[in-house]
Amino acid sequence: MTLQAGDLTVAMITMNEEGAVARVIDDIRAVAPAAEILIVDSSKDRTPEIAEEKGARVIRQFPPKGYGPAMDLALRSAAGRVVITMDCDGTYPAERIPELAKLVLQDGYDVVDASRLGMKPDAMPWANYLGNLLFALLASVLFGKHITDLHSGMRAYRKSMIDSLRYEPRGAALPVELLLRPLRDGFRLKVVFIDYKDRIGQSTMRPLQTSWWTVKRILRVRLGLG
Ligand SMILES: Nc1nc2c(ncn2[C@@H]2O[C@H](COP(=O)(O)OP(=O)(O)OP(=O)(O)O)[C@@H](O)[C@H]2O)c(=O)[nH]1
Ligand SMILES: [Mg+2]
Repeated sequence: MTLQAGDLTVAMITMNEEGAVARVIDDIRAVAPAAEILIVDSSKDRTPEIAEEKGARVIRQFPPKGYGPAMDLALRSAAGRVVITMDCDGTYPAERIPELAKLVLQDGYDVVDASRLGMKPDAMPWANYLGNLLFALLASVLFGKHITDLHSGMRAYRKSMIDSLRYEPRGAALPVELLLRPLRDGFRLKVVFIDYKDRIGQSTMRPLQTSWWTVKRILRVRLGLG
């Protein structure tokens, strides 16, 4: 299957990723030349200039509002029939993009979760790995489906599904809700396993806040609150 214009948006949010952004965009272009590359940027460094030079569509969100509001704006602004999200830090395999897009466009899935947790990735610290396992176990029990990675930044979403989904963009761990709501509401979920590489640049993830919001989001969705 060849991806045509309008089929796919690769959406990323960026805060000070000038060391990674050029390479990530090149990697995406190499496998999906017709895709819209959309970046919601909250950087102080040259990330947005570099992204524009590389032909990405850049929406500025400054001062930064956090991961959730940036991702929400990116998802809402995407033009493609499928939206694939990735971190813009070199951790996720761009070469898997066509396969993820095809699972939605051809095979009828609404969400594809690119799970990092087939085995422990070398690039993930033990504390994060064990936390991820525990939360995935809790969600698997509560939602009756084997889930391995609630926090993956690499997903494919059917755009029409995202447009119909209500979620809380504020607070940490938004990817948890973007996975569990479709699952609860009967949309079709596919899990594929991916390799996860070392990050270029500094992480901004705050483990305690992320853990607290993860539990809150799991329970909120399960109990039908909000
Ligand atoms: N636009 C925007 N992007 C952000 C913001 N916070 C984080 N990001 C970007 O979101 C992506 C994921 O960031 P985080 O969830 O903080 O995770 P991380 O720093 O990559 O940490 P790990 O992946 O867990 O190592 C990265 O590409 C960041 O640059 C923000 O407030 N605004
Ligand atoms: Mg990352």
